[in-house]
Amino acid sequence: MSVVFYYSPMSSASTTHWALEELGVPFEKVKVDLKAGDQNKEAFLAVNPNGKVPAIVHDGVPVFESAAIIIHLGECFGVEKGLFPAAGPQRGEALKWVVWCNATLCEALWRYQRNTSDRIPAEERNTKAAAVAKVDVEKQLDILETSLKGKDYLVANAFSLVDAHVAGFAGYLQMVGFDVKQWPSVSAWVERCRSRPAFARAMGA
Ligand SMILES: N[C@@H](CCC(=O)N[C@@H](CS)C(=O)NCC(=O)O)C(=O)O
Repeated sequence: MSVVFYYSPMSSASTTHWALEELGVPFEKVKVDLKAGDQNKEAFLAVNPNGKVPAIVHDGVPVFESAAIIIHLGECFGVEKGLFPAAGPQRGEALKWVVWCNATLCEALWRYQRNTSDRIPAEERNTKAAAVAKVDVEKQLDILETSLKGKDYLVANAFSLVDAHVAGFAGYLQMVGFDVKQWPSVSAWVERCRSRPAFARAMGA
């Protein structure tokens, strides 16, 4: 079995890295230097034609999109380790949160960033669109807050790769200017998840 992991530090690849560390499966790391433009070179485009990290190659088969990767790793290696639910209603719950994270929470988050970040040319940014995106992100955090109230983890109240994935992105919100402390259950859960040794190993990359 071989897993090659393409990453860049402090990026969407961090949740994949965290999951790989939780699973304890052997993997080879390949750093993609985004500043140097490695993501647009032929070698990496053959792995992910979108030119984005994360990506993995599992036994010769490329898989890109962080949500797909987490689900794939969970199905292949997580079930037997108690880190991903077996097929059944709780698997549905796991998929719900992973897809919600990327398709809904991150969609609003990227929209917010596109309209606020200094790295985007000023003429491509729109103040009103940023305000709308901010409200959309906050609405999703309200949903997460309600779902986590009185619970330690998202699925079956046991830590799973789903928590690593969603907490990875929720923690990132702080970096782009959202005060996650305003959502106390979310904030406590992010800290709980980040206190795991696998998170520290992934961040030390
Ligand atoms: N939808 C993708 C988004 C991945 C993504 O946006 N990756 C960024 C790093 S956070 C990237 O590789 N950017 C390089 C570029 O756009 O040139 C996923 O979830 O995997």
